[in-house]
Amino acid sequence: MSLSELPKLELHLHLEGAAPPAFIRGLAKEKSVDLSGIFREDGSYAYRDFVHFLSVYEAATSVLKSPEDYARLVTAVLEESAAHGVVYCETFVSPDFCGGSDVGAWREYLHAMQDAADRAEAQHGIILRGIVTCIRHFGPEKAKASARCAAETAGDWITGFGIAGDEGQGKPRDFAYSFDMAREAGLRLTAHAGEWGGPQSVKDALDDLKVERIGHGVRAIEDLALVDRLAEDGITLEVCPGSNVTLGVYPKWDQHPIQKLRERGVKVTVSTDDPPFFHTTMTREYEELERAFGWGAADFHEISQTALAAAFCDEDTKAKIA
Ligand code: ES4
Ligand code: ZN
Repeated sequence: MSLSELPKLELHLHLEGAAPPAFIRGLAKEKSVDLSGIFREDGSYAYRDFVHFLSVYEAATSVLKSPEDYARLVTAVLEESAAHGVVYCETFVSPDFCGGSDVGAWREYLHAMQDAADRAEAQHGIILRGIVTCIRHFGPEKAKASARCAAETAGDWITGFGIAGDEGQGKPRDFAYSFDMAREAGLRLTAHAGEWGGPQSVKDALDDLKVERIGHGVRAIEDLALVDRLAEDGITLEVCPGSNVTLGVYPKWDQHPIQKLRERGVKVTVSTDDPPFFHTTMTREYEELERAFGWGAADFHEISQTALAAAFCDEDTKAKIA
């Protein structure tokens, strides 16, 4: 079986960040919005560094206006994921981009996304779940509004709560109230940390937000006592190696710590983060892992089992996943 056909689970995918550039260009044209500044001549997204990436991301997202636009986005993203063998996917969705934190509007976006996900499941067999995410650089007040939306809609499809955005701004504890609200609503928790911040950012996410998964978390490797804590506590890392290499967190695939973390007993999974922005796909992640670390069928199987165990869905859903 080729690497593209191998069944895969993806736990860390930003929905708008997965939008194919041609899809965003098409919407911009329909709505007469000039987005030429965010594209290179070859049609890919243009950005200089992570903080600039976040602003290009927000500009691209600005053409996604209605619930119907989001339904079309889900359809486009799941078609692409299914073509790379993804059978189960968790995507970050944000009320900040979908109705501006108004619960009634949020529900409409959510229903449109769920309908599109149901259609994709019927057509391609791919299962999608949503993790409501607050955006760190939008601040704690917006995060509370997002947590309220998440708590109101917690259920079969919205199964988690998380935080993304600029790790350079604020501290995890500023968001503890929102995470407490989400936990009390029965949502599972994850937080971006240890991508731009060092080991302390991972400790803060664990101590202050009490998450069971960490988005990235790779810079924990700089503190072996923390690596041992992650292993002992069974914390799962949503590792996105291609994203890290493209953004310069590590200069080359061979220097990425995913294998070292795994060898020291940390539960690692593999995801793409924002695939067209980082010129990657799940197939490419697997190809590079094969090339850089000699991973083969047994390694990919183990990664999938780790992702299945850490997935934010119920046991009946897990039983359906190949
Ligand atoms: C992110 Cl706010 C946001 N969007 C997309 N990708 C991200 N990575 C970290 N924060
Ligand atoms: Zn991310």
